[in-house]
Amino acid sequence: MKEQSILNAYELAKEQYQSVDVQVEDTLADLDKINLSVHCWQADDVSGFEQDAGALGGGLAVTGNYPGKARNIQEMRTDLQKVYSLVPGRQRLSLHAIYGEFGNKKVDRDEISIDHFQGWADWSRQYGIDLDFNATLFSHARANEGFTLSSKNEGNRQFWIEHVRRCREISAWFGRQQGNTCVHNTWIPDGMKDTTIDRFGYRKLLMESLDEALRIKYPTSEMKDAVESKLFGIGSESFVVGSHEFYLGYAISRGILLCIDAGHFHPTEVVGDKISAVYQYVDEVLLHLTRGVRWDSDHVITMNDETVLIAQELRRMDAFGKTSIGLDFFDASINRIGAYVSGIRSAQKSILYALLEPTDTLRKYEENGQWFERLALLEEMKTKPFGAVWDFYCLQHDVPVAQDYIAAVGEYEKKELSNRI
Ligand code: RNT
Ligand code: ZN
Repeated sequence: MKEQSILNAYELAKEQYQSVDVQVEDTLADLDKINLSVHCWQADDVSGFEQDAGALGGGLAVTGNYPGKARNIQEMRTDLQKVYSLVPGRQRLSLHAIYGEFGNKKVDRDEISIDHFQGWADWSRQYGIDLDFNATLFSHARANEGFTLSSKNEGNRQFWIEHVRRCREISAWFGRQQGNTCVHNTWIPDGMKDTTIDRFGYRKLLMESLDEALRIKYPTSEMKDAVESKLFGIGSESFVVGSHEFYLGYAISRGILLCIDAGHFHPTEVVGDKISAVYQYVDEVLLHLTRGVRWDSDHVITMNDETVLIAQELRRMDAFGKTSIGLDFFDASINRIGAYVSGIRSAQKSILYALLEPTDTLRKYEENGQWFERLALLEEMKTKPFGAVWDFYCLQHDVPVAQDYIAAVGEYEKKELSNRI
């Protein structure tokens, strides 16, 4: 697209938004301050770099075998840098514990330490990409029976407690190095395929294990804990220990973050509606933006009603400042870099769309009982020249405008990904 056309369209768009009292320039400055925590695991189908890495476990599934998957840390870093260069703004990186630099040694999960993440800390400093972290409690022999922190096998339970302890230590270290908080998220696959008798017992064990793993307190300027619930997984259809109620109670009572994954609820539940409910009780939330499709909770994000509503709710509650926005999707059936870029840009578009809302006017209509006016203005906003603002934002940030990133991904595939066979 010609630069002049983008600029012309933007000037006209500004006027249109101005007519409903929305200041586009302020909005774009606000968008700059929202940093997404990009998950590292779309680059390699959640494989990780452990020496004896086995099959993906924990009921997670990545389908497809598109060529070009990152096979080592160097390739992953090259891919991630490409991804960051194709999206506007400054984003973070969310690492999983299995992505350490373990060399040729077998380093078990209860042995990992900051040494294995020095390379990531250096990379993070070099490129100005701040880090978040995740314990990995799946894809491991000690998780094969379906239980980790809630295991009735005391050896396994202690093993996983030690793992989470170490991951929190690494997180705090990242936070100190980068000078801002590293969010550490814990998700466990624990559950059962069929009718479970001792639901109470498993949940009590999970509570006790978390308390042990979280015993050491770190300054919030270094790290914060989040816990992530799920409705079901493959192999845990009947019972999931870490359910929404469990973690909601845990996060409130322990003063930690609740992680809400957009794909972890019944399909008719609206995640955008939950945020204002949980914010009555928890101080901070971590989101996992994703797109649920039937049984899968991890399709590439699109600018759909669900993602837009989540963004609108954050805007309406003025909660962007206290909400960490992580992404969590994995698709191996398409170009993985393309999946990243398209998903990240759709999350950003949803946020921009929400920021361009004349919220004060809508709220006034609502309070005055002018519900027709509320409905009509919401509908009108859908056909305002939102795309012209987005295109300008990309131009301003020197990244491909509109569909131009499709060709950029294609070039990278030819130049880099196609050599990986
Ligand atoms: C699994 C959870 C979890 C994982 C990542 C890999 O259902 O969503 O967040 O996707 O930790
Ligand atoms: Zn998730």
